[in-house]
Amino acid sequence: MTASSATAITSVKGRRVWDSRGRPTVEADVTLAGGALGRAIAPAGASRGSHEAIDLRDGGPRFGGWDVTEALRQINGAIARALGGLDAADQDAVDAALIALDGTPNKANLGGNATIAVSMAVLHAAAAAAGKPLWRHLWDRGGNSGTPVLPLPEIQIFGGGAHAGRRIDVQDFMVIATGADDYDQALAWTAEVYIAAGKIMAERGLLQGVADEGGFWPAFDANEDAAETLLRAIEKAGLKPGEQVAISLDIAASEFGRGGRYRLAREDRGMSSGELAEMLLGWVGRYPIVSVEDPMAEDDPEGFIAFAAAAPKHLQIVGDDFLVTSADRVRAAARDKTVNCALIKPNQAGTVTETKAAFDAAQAAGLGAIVSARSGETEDVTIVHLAVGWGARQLKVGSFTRSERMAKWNEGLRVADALGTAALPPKSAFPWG
Ligand code: 2PG
Ligand code: MG
Repeated sequence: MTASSATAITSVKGRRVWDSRGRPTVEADVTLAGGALGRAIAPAGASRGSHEAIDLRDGGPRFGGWDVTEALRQINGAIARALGGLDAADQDAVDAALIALDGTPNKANLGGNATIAVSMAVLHAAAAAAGKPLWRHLWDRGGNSGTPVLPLPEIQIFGGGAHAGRRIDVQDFMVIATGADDYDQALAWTAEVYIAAGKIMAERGLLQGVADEGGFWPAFDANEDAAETLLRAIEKAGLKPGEQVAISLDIAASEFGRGGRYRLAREDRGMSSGELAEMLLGWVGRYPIVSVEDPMAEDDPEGFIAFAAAAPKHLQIVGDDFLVTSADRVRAAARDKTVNCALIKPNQAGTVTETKAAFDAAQAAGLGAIVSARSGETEDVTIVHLAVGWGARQLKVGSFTRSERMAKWNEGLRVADALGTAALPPKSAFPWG
């Protein structure tokens, strides 16, 4: 059997599995002629950009409308037929076939959940056929030399917004261990902060359980109280705020803003995008905040431009719902100076190739790129391999609890062992460095 026929796709199979919110999701198995198997599971967002690839759900009464029988029907029918015989080692051709079969700009026919599970499974199968861990397969295929580094973790401590019954308006209060010497230390410091935050919350009677991504679901009365408490938690953990561990926010402003108007329900407060920018930049001045994601709603590019123009140079401004892992949107953002970093979520794009194109567009434009999980996750650890294999500098996975999150952080530790180093990117690689 020749090398190329060994990587011919012989079967594509979809099955229903369950995610961290107890909702159905799509798993794909791809088998190659040489016997290699690739498997991947689609994640699911809750705070979604309106231009993301469609997460195809059945609707109706079953499982709250979240069932995926139609997406699975596409995998086991049309997708399996279209991909049969294609070379799994040619990811571009496989993804082009998926895109052509779907025929819409947003995977509305096949479902972005169906296409991303299959696309990632094909990638896994190709790596398995090459006898390499996925990160190594990607690194080698990218024509890289030297040793990859681990991505700097961005880890949630408090969850709000759509992930916590909108108990607070801001979605993610996170930490970035900006002063960590390596990946191990970044995780260890974050663990200390998470524990310290839990103690403070318990003492203040503010604990209401955990939010969707494993962060504390807090009963704060004001959004800024979460930033203040996070600062206290870093100190209580014995770490130096801003020097060793900094704060990072995902405002997810599309969830509470439209047409340049915003409404903080928790504080019963309406505001213009200018006032929102002023409030957020006030926090940036008062707290050791190094990164702010989606400070404005997806339909408010002028708000982004004004925010970016007024922000201090050290601030990382991240586009998530605003850029939806689209290479075109990333290029437009670089041109318009709306953000200086793109969040990269495979299921927003719907195929590995389109995800990589958005990542490459960010790199080419001099923007940062953070590979990211979704709020609905599983044991699938593909994103860790994408981050390492593509040379992404940052990784966002949610909090530091629950196995759908820890599976990813722990996979990074295994990659570090295989590399023989847990080195992070140089501090000068970041806006705050
Ligand atoms: C985000 C993600 C993860 P979701 O907004 O960045 O925090 O949430 O997957 O719900 O879009
Ligand atoms: Mg986000």
